[in-house]
Amino acid sequence: MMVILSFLAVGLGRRTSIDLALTKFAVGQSRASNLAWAGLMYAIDQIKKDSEDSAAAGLDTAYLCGITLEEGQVPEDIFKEVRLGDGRFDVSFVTQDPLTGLKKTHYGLRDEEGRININALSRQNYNVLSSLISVLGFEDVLAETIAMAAVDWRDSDAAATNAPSATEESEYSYRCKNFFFESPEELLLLKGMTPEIYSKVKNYVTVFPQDDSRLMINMNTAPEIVIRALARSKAGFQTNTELSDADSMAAKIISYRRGEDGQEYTSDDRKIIANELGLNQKEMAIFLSLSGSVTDVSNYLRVRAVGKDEGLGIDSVLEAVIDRNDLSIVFWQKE
Ligand SMILES: [Ca+2]
Repeated sequence: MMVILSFLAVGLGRRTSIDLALTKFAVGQSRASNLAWAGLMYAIDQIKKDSEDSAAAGLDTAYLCGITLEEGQVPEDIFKEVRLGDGRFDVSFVTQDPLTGLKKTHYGLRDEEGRININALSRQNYNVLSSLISVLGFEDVLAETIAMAAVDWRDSDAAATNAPSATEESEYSYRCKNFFFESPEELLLLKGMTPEIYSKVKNYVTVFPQDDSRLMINMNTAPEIVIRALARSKAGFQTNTELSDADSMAAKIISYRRGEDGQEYTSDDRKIIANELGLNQKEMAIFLSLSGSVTDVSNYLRVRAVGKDEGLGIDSVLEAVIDRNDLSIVFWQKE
């Protein structure tokens, strides 16, 4: 009897210690998660402050997106290691150098206007998306198929007159939605799209704003790949230019934006001034042809908040998109 009881006791003891560890972990997770939410609310407050300054709209750059700094402040002062109770949070994002693969953490926000809105694609401008897919290293024909399918997916047109053999009924794995993309993941349902292509495309596309407005890219904040895609969509006989003119125009814009130190996300970053870019005639022809598709107002701001429970070393990452006009959360997701 004693032997059986002691076995039971040992067994129960082990169960209890496992339960206790699990409970501790769950508490840590929930603390990290709450800290990430606190980080999001904190970022929304920064956006509110920024928007109260009427000049704020139009001042966004990659370095200062959706926020205003006090004299002598840097984004790290606002967003790095903010302490709250016995935890902390960051508002940050990670970039990767396409050439070296080197990753770098930056503190601050980004904007959706630096991405290509797949809800603003039409039969006239679908080649912005196909150019993006081509720039990312995939075949032109495939890129075109996907981009046309993206237009078909959203427009209410039943007949896909413009798409080569891509009819809405027979060739898609899924029936066309004929309504706005609510998530970029819907791209995975398109003809020609693969998980590999999607994994590269997803960081350069957005579904905001979700309305019939035109495609508008903020060239002060967009990454080079997005500017190249936009510029390449205008290269050709209409502007009497080549793809290489589009690529060199994008490179000059990025180089100008970086300022004297040659680095993005530093305090000397500049907003684009057309006649200071040093564009040649062909590059200028493309630049001017983009005037209907560019904006310098960023209304949708992307927040990535990282909550950290220090005791157990648990991180929780929350990504959200905030509409600057009413500060509503139009999208959020746990990483
Ligand atoms: Ca700089």
